[in-house]
Amino acid sequence: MKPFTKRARIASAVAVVLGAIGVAGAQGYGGYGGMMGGGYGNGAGYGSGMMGGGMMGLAGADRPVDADWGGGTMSSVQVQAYLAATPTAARIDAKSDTITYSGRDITIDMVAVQPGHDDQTFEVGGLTNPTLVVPAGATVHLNLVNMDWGRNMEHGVIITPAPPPYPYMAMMATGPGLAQVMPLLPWRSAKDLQQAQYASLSATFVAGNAGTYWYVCPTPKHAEKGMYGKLVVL
Ligand SMILES: [Cu+2]
Repeated sequence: MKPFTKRARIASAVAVVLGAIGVAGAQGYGGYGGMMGGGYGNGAGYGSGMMGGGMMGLAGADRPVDADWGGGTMSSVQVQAYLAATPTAARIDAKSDTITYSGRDITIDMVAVQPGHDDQTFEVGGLTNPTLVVPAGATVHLNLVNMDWGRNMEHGVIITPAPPPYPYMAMMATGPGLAQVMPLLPWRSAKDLQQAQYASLSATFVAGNAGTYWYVCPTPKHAEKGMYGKLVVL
């Protein structure tokens, strides 16, 4: 499947250009506020400042995906195609649970809680919470589809240099200087996998500085339960 087809299904939320990952989070937040203020509500929540705004956004967002949530949606058929696509310009090492990307323009197709995998995990290329390795300076297009279902099963992505373990409120550990590249995506619209609509979103950031980072779900309890993985910028 050609990526273009897939991309067209995923709403492009915002271009977050981070000079250095983990430092310029405020830029990303501002972007969401502008793009999504009238939509799902997380944009406004996150936009108003680090902790207070973020938590308000989390607490107030308690509904499944609907047409006007502010991002894209995918059908079951579209999600299956998304899952079946092989990561491009990437070397997958299942043994070490690592995916190494090459090039200056990288696309990471990520899933939040893919059925058949452990609860509260991220999946990429069929691996669970894999270590993602990207070259320094690369532009990274991160796609996320939330396949989870149920109350509080909203998932997003923070990129942070703060290592695990994470507390109930992961953002307490990631603290200031975090970069939120993905707002919370609502859970799928129906328990039935075939009938459900799935929230999807795309964000772009620049892996500016070499180092070890972590991609972490900011929803309370999720990172504490293991919803995170390592991001290595080489
Ligand atoms: Cu989560």
